[in-house]
Amino acid sequence: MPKIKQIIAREILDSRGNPTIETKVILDNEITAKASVPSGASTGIHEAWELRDNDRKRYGGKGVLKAVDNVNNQIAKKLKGMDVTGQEEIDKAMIKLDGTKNKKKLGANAILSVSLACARAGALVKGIELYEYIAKSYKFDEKYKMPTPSFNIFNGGKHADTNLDFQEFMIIPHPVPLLSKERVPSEARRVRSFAEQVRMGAEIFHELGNVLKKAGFDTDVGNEGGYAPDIISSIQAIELIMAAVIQAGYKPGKDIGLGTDVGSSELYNEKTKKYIFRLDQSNFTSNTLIGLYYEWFRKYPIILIEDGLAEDDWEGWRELNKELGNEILLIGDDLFTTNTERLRKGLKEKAANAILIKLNQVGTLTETIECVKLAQKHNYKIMVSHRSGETCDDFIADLAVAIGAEYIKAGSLSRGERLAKYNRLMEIENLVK
Ligand code: 2PG
Ligand code: MG
Repeated sequence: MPKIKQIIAREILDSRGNPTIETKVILDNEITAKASVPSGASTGIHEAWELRDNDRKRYGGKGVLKAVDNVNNQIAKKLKGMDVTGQEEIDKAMIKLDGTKNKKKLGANAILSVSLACARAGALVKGIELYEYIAKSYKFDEKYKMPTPSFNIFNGGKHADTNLDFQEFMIIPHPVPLLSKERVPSEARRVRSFAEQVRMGAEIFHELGNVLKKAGFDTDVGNEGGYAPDIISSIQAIELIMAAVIQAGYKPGKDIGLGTDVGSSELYNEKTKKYIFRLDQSNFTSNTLIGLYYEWFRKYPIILIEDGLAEDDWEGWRELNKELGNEILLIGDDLFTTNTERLRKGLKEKAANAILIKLNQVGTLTETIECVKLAQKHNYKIMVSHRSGETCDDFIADLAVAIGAEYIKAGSLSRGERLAKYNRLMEIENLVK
């Protein structure tokens, strides 16, 4: 098997114009492969360490030259001569070399860029697609199915310069998951192709632009390509989306479900134990916030809520899951941070029924897969996710198909770094047909 000959990293810019890392792996048979890593804005405190230079003279301290250097020297030296198709060994070697619990020494960004570039090189060596390579390497079922996309068409929170506290409002075609029969008529259960779902999303996205323009709102987009106008209340975002869905010729609840990533860790006041929604001029306890979600669930075709409660509000999560866990997806993002230890706690606490999977929250492909497998073993639904700061790297598209994820969220239907993922998924759909 071809061996790793050289590893070269460099500093590039992500979709927000901030530095990130791109790594190229060169094999002794001259095969090369590259990968770059994304970066979050609403990062959970339990995430693996993103190493930045903190040199105020460069990129406001956000440079990643140390991470680059760690790849080019320490990691490259360690991995040189290793079989590139031994992904688990490669990841384990880097974990060991780092030696810290959260990859603080070498940087999860440095380690992940190598991990993903090696996986790509491995697929090239075997002459198969990346999703096949991941599925084979980690023994997933090779009956590939496409994930359902969740399009973030309304950006708020830390992802946009708007007054909306909710971080994301998403539209989800083909709303099938946990919903009771009354909420999803049987005709909605017909399987739509991924490409069809992308088309629906794009049509609604454009229609939302028309709805906003007509109502005198701004139509510039936020970090993830969704609209980001200042509005009057959180509910107004839902109403505007509903209007766009209908105007695009679709039936809310039948053709399209709604979802939100509340990003509530950012809204939580640790001292007062209150969630503060400035736009709505409201403070909530966990319980009253759960009450609000329940009210919305009765009123609107909401099928998923991500990070409805803060990352360490375990009691709140347990209540929320009791209240709504049989009806909709309750997705833990900051809560779990793609971390098996956190997920184990969540399982014990019966805190949620779904998990967001982000490679850079944990820092290697192998640990990501371990978390996915644990979640799947306990019948959690999986949503693979991008970050708010992205590159055009489309690794997560292949990952979602390889692991049989039910969902993927990669942003809205605008901005190249978001569409790179959806476009790759449409390509994969043709390959797996
Ligand atoms: C999230 C992500 C992606 P960020 O919270 O789910 O939408 O945002 O990358 O800023 O953490
Ligand atoms: Mg989130």
